[in-house]
Amino acid sequence: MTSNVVTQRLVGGAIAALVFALSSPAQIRPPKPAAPVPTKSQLAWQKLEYYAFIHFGMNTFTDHEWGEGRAPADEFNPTEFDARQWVRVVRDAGMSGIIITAKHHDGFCLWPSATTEYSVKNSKWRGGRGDVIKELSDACREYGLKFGVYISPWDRNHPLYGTPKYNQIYKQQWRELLSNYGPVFEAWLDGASDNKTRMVYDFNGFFSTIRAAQPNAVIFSDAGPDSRWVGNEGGIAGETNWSPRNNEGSFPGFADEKALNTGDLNGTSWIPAECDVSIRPGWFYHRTEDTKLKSVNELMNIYYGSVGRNCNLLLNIGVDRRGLVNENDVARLMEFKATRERAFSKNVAHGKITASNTRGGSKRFAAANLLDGLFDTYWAADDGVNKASITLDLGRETDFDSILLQENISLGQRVKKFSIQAWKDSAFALISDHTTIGYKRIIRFAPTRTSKIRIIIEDAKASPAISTLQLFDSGIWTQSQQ
Ligand code: FUL
Repeated sequence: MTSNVVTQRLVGGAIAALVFALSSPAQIRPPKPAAPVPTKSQLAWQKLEYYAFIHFGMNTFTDHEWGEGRAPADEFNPTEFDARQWVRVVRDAGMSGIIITAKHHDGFCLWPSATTEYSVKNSKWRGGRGDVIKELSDACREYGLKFGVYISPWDRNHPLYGTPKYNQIYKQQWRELLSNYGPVFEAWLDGASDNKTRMVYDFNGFFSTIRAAQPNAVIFSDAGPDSRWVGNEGGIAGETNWSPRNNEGSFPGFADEKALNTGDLNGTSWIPAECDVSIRPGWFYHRTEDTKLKSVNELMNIYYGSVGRNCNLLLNIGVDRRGLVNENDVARLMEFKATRERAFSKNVAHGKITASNTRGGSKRFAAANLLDGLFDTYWAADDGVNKASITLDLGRETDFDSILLQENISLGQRVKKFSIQAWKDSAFALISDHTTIGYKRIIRFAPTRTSKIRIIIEDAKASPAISTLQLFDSGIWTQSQQ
């Protein structure tokens, strides 16, 4: 072969490679993340969506919400304690895990802590040899549920509370819980106090203690660092809800409730919100509240207001004095689950889907990805294209009353403003307009019959990257109007 032929072949090969590179979908780069973005643990946590809070402790036996830490330890005495029953109920209710009040404000520990005498070890229960945390964490593992713990910083029993030494006690309590009971998915720090005792908390020390013991646990408090309080105990996030948050100067117990409810458009830290709310008026079990459980309708409104607004839902159950999830709560949880299943059982989003712009014209980022039921595949627009529309031609008149959208948040939360339109009398007409999407957004509207639906992304922080579009005929709109 002459050197000329070799050169020609090399050039030819290079051109072919270039043409291939330009036309091959694999070569079109994904959008750059728009900071901040979730950590691996935060992303896994977000996918848990709905899990249980369990309030159980001395208050269960004294009928209090905020015990003062004076009730004798032996008043804690559940007669039929069965952590596996709790876990079965939670699992059957469609929840993904449990966070237990290992220590509430009264200071009573549900595990035999070395830091205090005020615990199960001095109770009558199991002759002082019981350990609620052990039985519950074992049961969660057995049934494949996530296990999390709440320890109140405020401690109305511990003699050192109010002194700097208490910070060491509190850290030790976290070390005990995070070292002896297997993986913990969430560490929950409460912000309440009576403002009477001046206690200077070492919050940064608490967070680093938790991080060192369980690096994958998501740390929750009013101020993060990994997940934030939503600013109310009603379970409802803002219609606008950013996971990014400007967190400087915030710490547990000093909450800007309005800002927590909506997050910050230009927030520099990824701190998604969690909605904590109780199925009953109180957090702990009170027999007088057996008839006061939230209705399924109220729970559905909470679901749409939390999971449907880019939040995780932490629904509380107060385990009763027997040490069981009460029959009233079991029944309501199952009704709630059945209603959710009905609402989301039939996704009618099928047909021909197109976008006004597709990243690099590539199949890898095509609008069809919105319909494939997978979070990791997504439709994306070209860089700099922050306004775009997606049109779904359903092929025939179709009934629905709600839409579910998901952004691919591993690239950051991007959409600032969007609207939903339906084809009506040979033109698109507005159904409703909104602001953020985030990990999951579910919007209800009046029952609609149409053959085409269009989502217009009107503004975004960076070119949109959207994973999911589903449509449901839930029947919930009508129900919530009754
Ligand atoms: C609050 C506490 O004071 C309540 O008793 C309850 O534990 C709730 C989840 O957090 O701050």
